[in-house]
Amino acid sequence: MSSALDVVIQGSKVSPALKSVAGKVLTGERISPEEGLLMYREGSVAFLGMLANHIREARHGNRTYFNRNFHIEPTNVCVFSCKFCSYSRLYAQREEGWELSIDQMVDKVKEYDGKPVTEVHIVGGVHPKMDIHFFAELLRRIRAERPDLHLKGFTAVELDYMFRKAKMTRAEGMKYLHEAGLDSLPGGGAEIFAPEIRDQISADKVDGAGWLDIHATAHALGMHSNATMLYGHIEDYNHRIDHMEQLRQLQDRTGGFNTFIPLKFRNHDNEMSHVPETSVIEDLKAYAMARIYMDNFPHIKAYWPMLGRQQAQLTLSFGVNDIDGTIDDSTKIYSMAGSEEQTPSMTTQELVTLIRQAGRAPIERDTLYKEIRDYSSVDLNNWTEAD
Ligand code: V47
Ligand code: SF4
Repeated sequence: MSSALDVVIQGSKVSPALKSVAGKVLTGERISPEEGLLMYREGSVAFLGMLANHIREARHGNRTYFNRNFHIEPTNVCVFSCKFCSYSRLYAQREEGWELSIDQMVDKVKEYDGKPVTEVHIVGGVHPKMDIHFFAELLRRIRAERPDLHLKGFTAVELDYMFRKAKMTRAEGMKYLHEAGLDSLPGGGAEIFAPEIRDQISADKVDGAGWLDIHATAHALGMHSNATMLYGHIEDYNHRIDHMEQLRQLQDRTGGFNTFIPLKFRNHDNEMSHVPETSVIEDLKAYAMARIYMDNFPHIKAYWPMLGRQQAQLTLSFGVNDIDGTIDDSTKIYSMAGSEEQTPSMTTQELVTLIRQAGRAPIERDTLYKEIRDYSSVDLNNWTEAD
């Protein structure tokens, strides 16, 4: 056990049970769901933060990852009706919606010609007319345009709908898209797996078992993926631990997840606007618990467009070692849900400065966490975005 921290823990005014679980965390021993729940219930933000930061620094030191990416959102029309979603428009209300053609999306990719972006993240609503062949064609066209870009796309929710509509098994559908150019999956659509919560907030889309199976299918093909958890609405700590436990078990089997991303529920302009948002203290506890519990996930990410820049900085002392990327797009999912970030786009300089201000070392990575550049001592005054 790390001695200085152990002295602090032994001297702190917490229960012997909490001290004992903290001791396990410090020696790198896995904690059980019951122990996770105890930590969530009894641990203060400072106590959990201290442990999470210890794990983060033992694994990554000061290194904090970001990438240069952009988003494409093919449509916000969605056949589903998640109550927390401020973004989707029903097919019948398309006047408020958008639907991009393949040419329009390829034009978007062309805007990045010659720019050193490494990833495009494709995510949107579930449109009844955009089927698996439409998206396979989109992937092939982007691949032909920019063979160097990593194509990360489609939540398990979008994939489940595409596969069912095409009457393909999950394995057939995934292979088809992988061969068309899909490299990895983002982590969206996971929400909370427990049926008693999922049925209340997003009853009509793929269930927790289906979400996990789709990610397992991708992992079996050698593809990587991320996982999210939508927290801070009607769930309780039990549901969060159950959610993280199911992800941890799948990761034990496949090793295919890169990053775990807790997503803070935002309550603007959706059917759950009456549910208050969590405090910054609860947010920091959620990140710290993610780092403590998800011992087999290499990275914990704070998605800055949703949290806001300053709170994203704060999470870097509570277990987080990744803050996504430049994003650079009209990404609407969070601005429509009430996030402070109405224009989710940061230059590389801004991201690097944000990480440096938090006392961390900014490292540009690719999607699979290969390090591209250490910006710790780059002189930003003599640097341009093309470097
Ligand atoms: O699944 C929707 C969430 C997710 C709201 O893998 C909301 O790198 C909060 O998963 N309040 C999609 N959250 C976004 C996503 C994502 C984003 C960035 C990076 C990655 C990655 C994944 O957004 C949805 C849902 O959980 N969401 N509405 C809301 N009102
Ligand atoms: Fe559709 Fe996704 Fe919004 Fe649910 S969260 S309504 S699946 S766009």
